[in-house]
Amino acid sequence: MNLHSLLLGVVVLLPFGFSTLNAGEAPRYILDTDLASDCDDAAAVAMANALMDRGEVRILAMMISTGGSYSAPALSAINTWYGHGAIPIGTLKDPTFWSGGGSEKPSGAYNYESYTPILAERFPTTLKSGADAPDAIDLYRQTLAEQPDASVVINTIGPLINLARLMESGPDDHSSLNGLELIRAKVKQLVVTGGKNPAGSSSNFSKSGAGVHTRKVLDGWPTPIVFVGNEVGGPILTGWRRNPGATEGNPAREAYRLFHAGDALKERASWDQAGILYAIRGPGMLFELVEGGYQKVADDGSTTWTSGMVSGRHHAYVRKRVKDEVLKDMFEDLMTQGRK
Ligand SMILES: [Ca+2]
Repeated sequence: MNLHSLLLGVVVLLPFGFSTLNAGEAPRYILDTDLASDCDDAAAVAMANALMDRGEVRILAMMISTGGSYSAPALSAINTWYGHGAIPIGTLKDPTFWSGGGSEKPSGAYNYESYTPILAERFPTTLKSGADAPDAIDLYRQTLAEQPDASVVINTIGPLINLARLMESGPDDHSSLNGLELIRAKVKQLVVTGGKNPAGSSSNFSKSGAGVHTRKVLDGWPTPIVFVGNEVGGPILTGWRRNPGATEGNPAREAYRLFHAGDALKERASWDQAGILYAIRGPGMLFELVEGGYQKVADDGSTTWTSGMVSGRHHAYVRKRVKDEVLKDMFEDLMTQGRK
């Protein structure tokens, strides 16, 4: 339970159903990550595991939204280090989307394998390859079908390709509902990390073929969406200086070292940590929601916050209420909390 909910003790429903608090019950949560193209995903996954250890979240599943075969086992390596190797992992089954690169060339915007092959090879995992993981769409449908109605928070910290495909999915053995019906029935809220507010773009929304998926989801997703734009976590540089004893051997910390060509303590922007914190804890005293408009999406995936309402679109975006130093402390404390 976060500070805000302690103060209020109730679920706060903002206009259009932006459910921000969970009144004593940890949110049922699915994380959708492009773990591979940057190292902030690794820290974000570490934070989600730490919040699970604190009893603040029920992680139902995690999904990979990139095409490389190393991302699923790298994700498993982090979860396994925390003792959470049983978290189901699904992956995008499109080897052409956001894949390629190599660990010999550590960082770079178009390197999708800068650290994942080494995490997959050197750490204990429950998966050896993305080929061993189910299709993310199948795992989404199975997981959602098993949950109570209007109970699930989905949080993307990468491109929206899995969600676009989920929207297009048809009935199957898991549910007689099609994708849109299943989402409408089971998802309470989608928290999207990406874009820039009030106008602009980001890798998640626009890079390398992502725009078509951004447009489909932002124009057609049937539940409230909260946007955590790049302006929230981008200016906050975080790293692994704190609690060195607790982070030794953490594959997420190793991801930073590999991404930064051997410098384990080099800091990186915290786009994805911001998304995780909002999705799991809600606004608390840290954030507020800007409402009364919607994201107008261009073909390239860039967005413009536009006043007024469009039927079927329930959008809001996050604005910070505290100094970046406060968020840096919270991100790093959770990233470096260590395992139970
Ligand atoms: Ca990411």
